[in-house]
Amino acid sequence: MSKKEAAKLNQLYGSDPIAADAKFWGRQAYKTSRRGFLQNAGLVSLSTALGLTIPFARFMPAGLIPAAFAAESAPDMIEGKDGLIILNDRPVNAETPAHLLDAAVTPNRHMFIRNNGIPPESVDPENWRLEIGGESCVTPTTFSIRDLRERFEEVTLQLQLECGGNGRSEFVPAASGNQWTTGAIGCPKFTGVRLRDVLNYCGVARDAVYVGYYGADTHTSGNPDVDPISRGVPISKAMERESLIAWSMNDEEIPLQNGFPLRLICAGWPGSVSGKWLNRLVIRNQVHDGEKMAAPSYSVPNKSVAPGSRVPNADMQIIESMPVKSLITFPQSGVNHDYRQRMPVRGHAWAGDDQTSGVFLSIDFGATWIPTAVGSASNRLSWQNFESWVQFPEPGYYEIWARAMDNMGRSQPMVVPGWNPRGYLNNACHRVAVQAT
Ligand SMILES: Nc1nc2c(c(=O)[nH]1)N[C@H]1C(S)=C(S)[C@@H](COP(=O)(O)O)O[C@H]1N2
Ligand SMILES: [Mo]
Repeated sequence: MSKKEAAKLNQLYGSDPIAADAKFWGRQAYKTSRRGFLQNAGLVSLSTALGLTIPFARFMPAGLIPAAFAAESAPDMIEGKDGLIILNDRPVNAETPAHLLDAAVTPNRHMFIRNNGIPPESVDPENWRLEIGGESCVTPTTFSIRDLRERFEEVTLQLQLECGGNGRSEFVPAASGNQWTTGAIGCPKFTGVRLRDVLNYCGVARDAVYVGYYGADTHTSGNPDVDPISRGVPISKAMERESLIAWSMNDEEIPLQNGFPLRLICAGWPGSVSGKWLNRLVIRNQVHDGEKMAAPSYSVPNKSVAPGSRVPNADMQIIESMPVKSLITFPQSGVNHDYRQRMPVRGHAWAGDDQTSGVFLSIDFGATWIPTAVGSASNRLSWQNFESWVQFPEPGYYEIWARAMDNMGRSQPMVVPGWNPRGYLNNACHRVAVQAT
């Protein structure tokens, strides 16, 4: 199935699951299926399409395209990257297929790219300057990267970065923006200095409430007076020990597309607060008012709304900590497997500013769940790895579902949560298909 077809079907499934089943499985299915469960005839056509029986068919919900039929795209060529899928080429936005995120620490070549504008062309790290100012900065100061290295303690931390719009492609009706599936997430190791050390050095006035960033990228319109993006975080987040000004990613230079030579990392919040090509920080006495700070950007309705509603900006609130989520990175969706062998299952789980307390796996469409331990994070705001296995009872088509819970008892929803106009914060369970023979 092409990406377009899959997207169309996804929309139809969201608005009218019975009609979608009819279209997908044929007329027979339409007659015999009821909302909630696929019945015999639909299963026959599904089995025929897959060439496999579906041992847990009785638990299979309607309104979900089997993971086996998710659109697959061919990887694209991007310098310094490997296997990423381009969603947009101007500005460049590219996501990482789940199975390429299997490593505990995301390698530079597999880190996704989310650009709002055009990256700077020729960057000379020797002459790069970072200006710290703003109305609540006591002593505005300009630093070279060498100054930062010499004056402040060097810190290395593994930090998760997830775009607020990751998972947007599943919202119905469709939300405009990059149609991320699951791959706008990564968790590399960053080296730099603590943001708070630099801010304190310059003096944070008592009335400071926010820190805003500016980067050296330019607006796609070419207009030099408009910033592509200029966001930031409240002082409390900026002052956390994990908020960094980083010059290195996995002990190498930060890749150009990921912010070379200097970037901000405030992990656990939408990736958009972590400014790339960082050249200016402003300590503000009000909420920063840079580009894409105001609703509807990176904002969600402050109470749930009907899908497709128009929501006034005044009824939106800015996204802070991201919700609990997990990703299955092994097996790759669609693989064949000898059903007599246990199947290893691996992945990661993360929960914004919080920790995950466990991951649950299901091979029967969510009817039963197997608790799985998650490892401890290498440091706060790093994802946690899980590794377990499942045993299929007989040959057939299965889906492995993963559902993480955070340490506050909040769990991932099994289906796409709270529709919102810009399609943020989809933390529905990840599903991968396995053909056990
Ligand atoms: N200067 C600048 N910083 C930026 C962006 C940008 O377009 N320009 N994109 C933001 C968004 S929306 C995200 S999700 C992350 C993505 O980081 P990455 O491209 O390194 O994965 O960077 C953030 N920082
Ligand atoms: Mo983002």
